[in-house]
Amino acid sequence: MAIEHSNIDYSERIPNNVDLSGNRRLQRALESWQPNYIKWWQDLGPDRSNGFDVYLRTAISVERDGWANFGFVKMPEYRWGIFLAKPNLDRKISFGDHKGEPVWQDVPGEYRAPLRRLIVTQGDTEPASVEQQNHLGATCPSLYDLRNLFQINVEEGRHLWAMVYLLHAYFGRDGREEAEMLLERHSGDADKPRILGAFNEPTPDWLSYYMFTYFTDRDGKFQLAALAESGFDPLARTCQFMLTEEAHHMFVGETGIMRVVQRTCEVMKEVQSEDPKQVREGGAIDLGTLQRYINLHFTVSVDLFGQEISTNAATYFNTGLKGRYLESRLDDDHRLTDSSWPVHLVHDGRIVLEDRPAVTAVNERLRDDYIKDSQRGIDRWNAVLDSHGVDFRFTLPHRFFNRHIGTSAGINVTPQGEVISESEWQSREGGWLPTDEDQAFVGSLMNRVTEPGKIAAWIAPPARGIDGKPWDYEYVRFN
Ligand code: BYC
Repeated sequence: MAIEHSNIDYSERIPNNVDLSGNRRLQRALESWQPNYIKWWQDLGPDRSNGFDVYLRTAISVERDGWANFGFVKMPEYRWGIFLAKPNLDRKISFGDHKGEPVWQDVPGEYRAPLRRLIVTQGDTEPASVEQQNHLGATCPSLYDLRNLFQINVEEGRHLWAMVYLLHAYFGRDGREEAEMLLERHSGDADKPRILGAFNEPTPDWLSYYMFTYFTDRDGKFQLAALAESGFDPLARTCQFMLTEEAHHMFVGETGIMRVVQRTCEVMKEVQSEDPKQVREGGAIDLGTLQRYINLHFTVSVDLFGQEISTNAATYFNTGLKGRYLESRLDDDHRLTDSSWPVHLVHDGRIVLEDRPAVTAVNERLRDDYIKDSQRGIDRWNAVLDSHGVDFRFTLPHRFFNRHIGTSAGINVTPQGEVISESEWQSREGGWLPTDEDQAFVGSLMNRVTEPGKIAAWIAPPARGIDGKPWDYEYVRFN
């Protein structure tokens, strides 16, 4: 096993804490992938951001005090590297058929294909999100928001590095080919799309971006947490460190939407009306439109958990490759041989909850955890409405609403969970999902604001800035 440190060696071409220089072959392979990555970043990363000095955090160690080290970094000279959480030498596999055995430092031959598939699927989402967001700098509502966008983009780039390291280090030639493919598939590309649905959807405006970072990055939190339980220790440790960075992405989404709601409430007071037309004329996004965006982004993200009943998921669990959320804290046998889990299914046109063997329902269980966690932001946004004396309340739609993956993919379900006909869906869809007109209106608000202390009219400033700096600090210097 390589010598590993918590401190990251920045004197190397690829900063790392995995003693890369001790494995020349691997180092050379990754160094030959690096220029392709930089080219991809130049072509499909944040538009026209070259030369900007951006106040970014860069990890200098994986210790608690080392991973959020702030300073001005010239884009695109960010030092992307390979950082794994510190090893726990006594760690045992905590679930599935191998429960209690020491974790693997190498890939077990018989699990090579499913493990590679998981790593590739995870890796594919990271550059996809950068591609989806690459044009947003042109319409940033403030310098603070522009900085957060770039922070998230560089960290998604680093998360790609994390998966590419695993592919190169543990999967030989196949792994190197998969690493190339991660730069060849592109979000929304008709011939070579990204693997998962949500990562081929456009992120056309900043409201969609906040929704994406709230709802879709939260899928990242749950999937990474499940992979952080893996019996394949390098994957577990990579994901543990990725999770520390992920929290900020969801914070950007949650507070971003909160600031939009805040501004909408202020404008409703100014125009003395909750009428969407008047709110829009006042320059804010009406609450109905916000709810329709919530509905869309929640459902696209809920699809990312896969089928309710999944043999793939059962295999990942039984083989010890992917666990459940906070697996080691769950109070059961961690093998799921005789247990069941309640699963939503459709029978005779009605939605029912039925027990199914728990091992086949681990995707659904992770989705349950995700939905519970998603509700917390809804409650916070509702608290903003409440504090302004507004009666409207945001809700999460039913988990079967607008689904394209799983049991309800072929049927029409209202946000309240009622199964309806195709013609009824057609006539009511516009009340539930963003219409072309909603999107055109939101698009019309998007104007670039880059003067320190200034902010677009449709969103309130944040309560505080980054790293103890005031919110109106000059986070991006254009030179
Ligand atoms: N779109 O048995 P099933 C993040 C496919 S986000 C298209 O249910 P399984 C991030 C599925 O691949 C986290 N296809 O599948 C966020 C399978 O295809 P194959 C990403 C889909 O394998 C923001 C087939 O349907 N990480 O990090 O149990 C910014 C059968 O389905 C979809 C992961 O996802 C879909 N929505 O579950 C940046 C973790 N859903 O294999 C980053 C790794 C399912 O038969 N991935 N399919 O050809 C996994 O654990 C699993 O692949 C899934 C699917 C949970 C996604």
